[in-house]
Amino acid sequence: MSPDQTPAAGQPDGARPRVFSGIQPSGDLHLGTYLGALRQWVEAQHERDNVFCVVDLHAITVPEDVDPAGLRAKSREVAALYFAAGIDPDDNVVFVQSHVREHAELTWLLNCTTPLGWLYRMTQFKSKSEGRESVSTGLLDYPVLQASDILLYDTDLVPVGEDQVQHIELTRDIATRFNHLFGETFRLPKAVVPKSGARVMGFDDPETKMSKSIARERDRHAVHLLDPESKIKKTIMSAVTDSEREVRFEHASAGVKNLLGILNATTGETYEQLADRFDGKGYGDLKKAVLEAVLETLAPIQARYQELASDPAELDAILARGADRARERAARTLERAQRALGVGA
Ligand code: ATP
Ligand code: LTN
Repeated sequence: MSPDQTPAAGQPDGARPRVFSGIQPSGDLHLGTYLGALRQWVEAQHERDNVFCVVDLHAITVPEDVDPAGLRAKSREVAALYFAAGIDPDDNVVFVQSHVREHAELTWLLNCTTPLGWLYRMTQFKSKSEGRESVSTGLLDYPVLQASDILLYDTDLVPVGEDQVQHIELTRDIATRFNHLFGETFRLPKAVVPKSGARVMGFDDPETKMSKSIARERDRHAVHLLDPESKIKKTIMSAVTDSEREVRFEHASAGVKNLLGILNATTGETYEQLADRFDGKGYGDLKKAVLEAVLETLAPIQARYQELASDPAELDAILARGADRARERAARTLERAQRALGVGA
């Protein structure tokens, strides 16, 4: 069934598509988070009706890694980075997930209609549980909470990096099954992945997706949005390439492809233009160009972040307003789901 056949799809013609997306406050945001997610939120913000969330409940699924005092500060930092990257707080709903109880409440309802086998198949669960002696129920249930996030806002589009597409497809399956069992309740969302920067790889290991959790252990893995210039320089100039001397475009190694992909995503230059620019040049030149493009991308974000960080009361006020607006919309959808199941006051 297509999204606009559900009864929840009551959007008048010409209304802006509804968007939901989120980032976990589980570490420092990096270039991958920016190019894969944040930047596409900013670029399309005025054409869409957006809800952007700091998904702190998703950041507690590995209890060994939770630092309670630090988590609250991290949630604020991530929200400030949304605004520093260019999200307009007047035109978008921005809030912290745990401030709107409806997310946890809908998760329970969806837990009861989601087959366990669907969750065991998720590649993120497989990779995050690998090698651990024991994992929390929350780690397995993580995608059901994510489905609740999305479905609560009658979302049409979910702008994410490539690694999240499987979770958005699962969200559609969860919604379809609920609608089938208890009547049309949820609108079906679609993932939107950017044309460039959808999968930025680690600088120290270009076979692996740049990730917050890996970056916690490996200093040269990622460029973080708030890193100082000297650290960014060290990371990019020591990026893994291959043993050739000149930039190879035919059969380029994973490391070179990653650097070219970052240049393409940050400067907008096509691969043909890049081939001309680096014809006969060495990897040092390629890395310098990446460094320059990344510094140029991050400088305005870092400057705006410093301004926002100097007024935490204002940031808290914006997030409280965001939570109020989100709650109003989420409560309506939750009630619809409760009614369908025969629960709720
Ligand atoms: P963790 O490493 O802790 O699992 P993560 O970095 O994979 O975290 P989030 O920070 O919550 O996960 O991801 C936020 C958004 O950024 C998602 O839309 C995700 O797809 C996108 N994203 C994360 N890493 C990358 C990457 N390396 N390349 C492109 N997009 C990414
Ligand atoms: N699982 C996502 C974060 C996330 C999310 C969402 C993304 C939680 N809820 C809803 C889009 C929509 C991740 O990137 N690790």
